[in-house]
Amino acid sequence: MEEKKTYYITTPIYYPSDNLHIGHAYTTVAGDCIARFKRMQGYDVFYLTGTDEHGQKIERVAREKGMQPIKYIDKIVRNIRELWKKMLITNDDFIRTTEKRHEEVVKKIFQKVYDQGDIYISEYEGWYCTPCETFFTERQLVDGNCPDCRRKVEMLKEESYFFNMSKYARRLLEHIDQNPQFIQPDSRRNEVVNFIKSGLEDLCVSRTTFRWGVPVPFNDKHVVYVWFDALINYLSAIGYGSDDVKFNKYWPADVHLIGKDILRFHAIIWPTILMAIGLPLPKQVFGHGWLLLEGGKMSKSKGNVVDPVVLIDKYGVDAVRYYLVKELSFGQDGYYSEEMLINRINSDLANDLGNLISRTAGMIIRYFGGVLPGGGKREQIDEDLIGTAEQVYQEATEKLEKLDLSGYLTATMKLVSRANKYIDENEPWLLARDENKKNRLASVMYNLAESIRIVLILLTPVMPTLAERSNKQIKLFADPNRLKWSEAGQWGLCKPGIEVSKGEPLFPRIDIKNLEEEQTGEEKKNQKEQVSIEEFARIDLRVAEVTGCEKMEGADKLLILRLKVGDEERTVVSGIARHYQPQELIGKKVVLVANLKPAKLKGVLSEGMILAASDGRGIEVLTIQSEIAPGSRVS
Ligand code: ME8
Repeated sequence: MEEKKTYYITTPIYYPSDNLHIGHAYTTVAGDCIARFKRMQGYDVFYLTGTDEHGQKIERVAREKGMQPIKYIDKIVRNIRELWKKMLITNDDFIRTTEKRHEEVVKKIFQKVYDQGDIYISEYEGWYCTPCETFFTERQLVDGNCPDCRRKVEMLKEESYFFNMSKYARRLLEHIDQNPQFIQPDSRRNEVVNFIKSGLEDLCVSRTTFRWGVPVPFNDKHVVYVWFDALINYLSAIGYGSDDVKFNKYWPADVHLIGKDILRFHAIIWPTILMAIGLPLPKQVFGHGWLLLEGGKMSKSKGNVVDPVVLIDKYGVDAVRYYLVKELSFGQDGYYSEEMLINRINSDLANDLGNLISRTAGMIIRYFGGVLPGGGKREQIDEDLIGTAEQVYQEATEKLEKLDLSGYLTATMKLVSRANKYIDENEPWLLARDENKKNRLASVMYNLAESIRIVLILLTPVMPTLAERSNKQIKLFADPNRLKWSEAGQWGLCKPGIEVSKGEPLFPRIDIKNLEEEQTGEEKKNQKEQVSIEEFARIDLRVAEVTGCEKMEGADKLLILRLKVGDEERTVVSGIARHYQPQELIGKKVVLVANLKPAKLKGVLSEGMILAASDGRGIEVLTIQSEIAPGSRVS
């Protein structure tokens, strides 16, 4: 049996210093899209992601929280794994640099490079940027600050090991010159070449001023520099030194997908380490642009990070993935705003794609009793549609091969527009009035279903649940989870007789007004008008004991609570089901707004409201810890 072609793709391993934002999610979704595409093409894909857990930055953050680094990281890593699950990321492994399988490889490689004389001990004196975990020389600083993030740098003077990187500079330049695919997009290559030409210095690869790292195997006063440690994940995860079969199967990597911020580490430091240990270089390092906010970069300190979990809960995973992939044009930066996200969903997904599917389904139900008819004689207009489908397939494939993801979506959406236009040109509603045109009407329906089948296959890498959801309306696929890419390149695979039924809209239109209201509501919340003490006293706040609690059926946000307030029993419906399990609340004493007008929520009468604090991400119900009796007043 012929062996399957392999494809090894990686994301950067993220710092678990905090929860990830949609910028990080971009890289992982883009990588997932490529991995899924390659699997659909029949490749044996290995898609790797993970976390970069050592270094001073992580140690400091954990210390600030008063926690052991590993305790702190474990929690964040759990959230990261959850996030990838939620975003339907199909990574084949998740490597953590604190795992033994990784640390052993780092030690082995450090020792090997040392033994062959490419690592030597000396003294380091220079500037260090902790957030970037990078050393700089005096001349590299910009106004005395880090040239990358512009934050303050620290002067370090310590005994250190150095990696003889300069020795490999010429070979690296030759490699870049002879392999134009090595650094992509093209525009990024010059930046790297100029940097190398301006003179590579040897790299400081150990530190002695903190302990949170892999100890240097022959001198445990030192820990290995976090980038030297981190880059090696691409080898350790596929069994370097422990599983030769697996390692030889996947190495060299086909692509390291990264953000442009870490290009130099991947296009200079990493290849020179690989040269030193005698391994072939990855075939490609692809540096994509940044996802920016109107005010610039997303950062925790600016307080402007966007949490992907919130967006997925609001708009669905397919739509968020589509938006991210579409937004960053090939190698360029892109902008994020919730308004742009909504506009994109409404125009591309609700209007164009969703409508195409629901209109077609509606007509097959109306004109053919919900059974897809067969196609008939082709007219010029049909040839035209088929021609577009073929072209779109070619173009989408080429763009994906080049990792031009937004280009791939633009190409694919051309077929959606063409098919919508095909409906208008053929005016099926007029054909339906004339019994003699029944065959033509049948052809039109068949051609539409075929176009949809092709579009759905092409969109599966980016919107993995789409084919399955759309199958509920037009059952185009026997198994929507096993689609083959090449089937989008063939016209006529769809079998007449397929069942069609009315379904939920795939992408409901989002009312932008809701967002505006939410935002002005948010502003109002921050600057509420003042109230007098008398006005405040009109609100009757009481301690209430939770005596029972259950999830409301058919409403994933709501819990039904039974409360004891003095001698009285109350039922309250509360929108906290995503944050609390019912049993967590039973027995707790909470604060009830007792004189709130009762209101029916999903058919259940809610007699009041319980107080909870929220920062937009988490929610905490206010509780009373002491013996104060249920029914007592809160003021
Ligand atoms: O650099 N837009 O980890 P990191 C697009 N641990 N992509 C963004 C982004 C944005 N606004 N913000 C982050 C590290 N990214 C190292 C990597 S690899 C051996 C070690 C993406 O948590 C982008 O791909 O700072 C960037 O390179 C990556 O997240 C860095 O994540």
